[in-house]
Amino acid sequence: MLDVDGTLVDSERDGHRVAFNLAFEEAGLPDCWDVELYGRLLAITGGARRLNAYFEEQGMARTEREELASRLHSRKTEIFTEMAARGEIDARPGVHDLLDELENAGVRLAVATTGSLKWVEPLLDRLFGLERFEAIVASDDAPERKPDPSAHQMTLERLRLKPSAAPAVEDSANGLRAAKSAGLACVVVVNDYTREQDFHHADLVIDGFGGPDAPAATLADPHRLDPPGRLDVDTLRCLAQSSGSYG
Ligand code: XBP
Ligand code: MG
Repeated sequence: MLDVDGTLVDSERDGHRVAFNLAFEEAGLPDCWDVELYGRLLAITGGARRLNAYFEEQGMARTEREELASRLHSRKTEIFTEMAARGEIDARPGVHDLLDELENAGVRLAVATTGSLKWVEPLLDRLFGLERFEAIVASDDAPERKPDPSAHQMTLERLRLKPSAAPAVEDSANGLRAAKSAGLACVVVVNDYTREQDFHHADLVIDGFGGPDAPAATLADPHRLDPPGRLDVDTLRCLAQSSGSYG
């Protein structure tokens, strides 16, 4: 079960952040989220919730900020969807190889994301082909955002699988918490925004998916960030079999 933002795609710093800033500019607002501030704001999942929390920090009254966050988020979603359609959002290195390997091995693929379906589906289609994914659960479907487990739980329901059969791949502490609360084993593939987060509950932590020549990441040394190992089908299968024993 795969996360999108920060995991399958490199979408936050040069994608969503840029789209939020363009939406601010178009609305005539002086706000601008630099790379560092955006890293802090990522602790709040979901674009509309992130905007709302930011305006709350600025002291804006509730009704005003909720209306503004909703309006800006709609526009940001349009802008991001256009960026994705222009090919400006890329897969993380190694993801194409991993998905090919999983597909060739007959592994069922599904997505559980906090992002919005409006951009998630065309982006996944453009980069990987939508038909690869048996289920896609986005914020439009799940009642709550990660770290709430509802997106993972809904994905399990759609796949008709028990939690122990479907390991998650995430990039962040919020994603890890969501996966673990749903009872899944979880591999964390860190990125520049998440490297320093607490992943001690993860079953495996790796720094990138690894190139085709990298040695396979091993569960014997599950929190080894350096050098990055390659996530492969055997490791994921192993996690599916052993996940019952993790918290
Ligand atoms: C991703 C998110 C998303 C994106 C923006 O979390 O929190 O909000 O930052 O997408 P995760 P939207 O990777 O844990 O699913 O603006 O569409 O919400
Ligand atoms: Mg993520």
